[in-house]
Amino acid sequence: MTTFADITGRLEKLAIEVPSWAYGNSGTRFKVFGSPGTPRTVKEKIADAAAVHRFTGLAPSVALHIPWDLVDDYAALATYAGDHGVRLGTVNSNTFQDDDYKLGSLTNADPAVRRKAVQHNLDCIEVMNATGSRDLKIWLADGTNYPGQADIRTRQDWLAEGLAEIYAQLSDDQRLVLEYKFFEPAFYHTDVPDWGTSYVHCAALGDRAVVCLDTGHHAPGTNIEFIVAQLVRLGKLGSFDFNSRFYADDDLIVGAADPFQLFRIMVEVIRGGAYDGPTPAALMLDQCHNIEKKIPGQLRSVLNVQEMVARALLLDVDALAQAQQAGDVLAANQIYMDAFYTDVRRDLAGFREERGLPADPMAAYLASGYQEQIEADRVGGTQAGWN
Ligand code: PSV
Ligand code: MN
Ligand code: MN
Repeated sequence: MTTFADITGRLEKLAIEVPSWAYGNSGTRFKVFGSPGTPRTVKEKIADAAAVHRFTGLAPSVALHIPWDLVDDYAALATYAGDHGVRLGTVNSNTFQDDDYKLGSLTNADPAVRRKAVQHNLDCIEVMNATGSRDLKIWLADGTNYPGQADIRTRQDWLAEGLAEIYAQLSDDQRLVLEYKFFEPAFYHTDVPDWGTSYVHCAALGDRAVVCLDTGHHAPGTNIEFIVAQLVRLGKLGSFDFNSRFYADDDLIVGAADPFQLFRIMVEVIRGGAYDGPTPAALMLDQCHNIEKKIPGQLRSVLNVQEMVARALLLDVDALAQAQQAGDVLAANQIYMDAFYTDVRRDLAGFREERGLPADPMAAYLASGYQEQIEADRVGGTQAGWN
């Protein structure tokens, strides 16, 4: 049997990247609600992300989104982040907000628009070079709304060409991470709709092209842990965008809709060596907090991930393998469920205290005065952009 004491060394390795856009105001197409204390600058977003790390020890890096996080000097921004105890992580390119991209970006029939989209990604690589970031994450809103609207096959060729040009500009220690999404904003077809399409492009590009799995980007009922197992097996699971969804791409707090799914996903990540093996998958959040306060929303999110990672690490893999080998269906399932049902909350509180962190980071944050301070100091926050 595996006990909590057995897993603390592995639990210490947990690092979750938070998105800069989680700290800005966001909403739906119906309404973006403003919230007091919302960051007005990129630096303020980073300061808030640093607060999440300070209270949890779980979030040492912040992802940027370009051009939402436009600054003149990215090296200086990296220094600022370092001074606040975090570093700049994944750079997310954005080719979905200009009018030019109405009919697609890397897959647009107009070569000038495709060039512009490639160039934007090359500019993002320049940002990465200045920040020391490893990953360029590409999510495309490209797709069509009507059968016959575009040549869906040729668009794959244009996509491959554009990605190859971007990939060629990466340094040896940088990666291209290609995210898929089964629909939205396009409703008939999407150019990178599923893990298979992302995998096909990444495989053609080379070793440093890997798939990003956003947990919100699947049809209801999809067995996401199977996709995880397959991508890890193929050495192509580059990163996660964690969030929860009930219907569409809601970007709700990870672990809120289905903690058991998060547990199952983490079991496969750990099983495949993508948690603390030689090539771990990057664990990122991709969330917005439309109605709840941003920093507590992020605190809850990273703590939810920590809780499910702990439970997944507790899985008695030897006993499970024996039961599986013996074909003992119910014993195998019970071993699996025992890990999931283990209440680790007290152990985690002790684990934090032993490391100089608050036992209850949510309560400690609320008592800290940080929220009141930013609400008093900041007036007129920026909009994060939708996601
Ligand atoms: C849109 O669905 C999206 O949420 C993608 O998941 C990206 O990762 C994110 O926006 C930021 O571009
Ligand atoms: Mn995402
Ligand atoms: Mn999304």
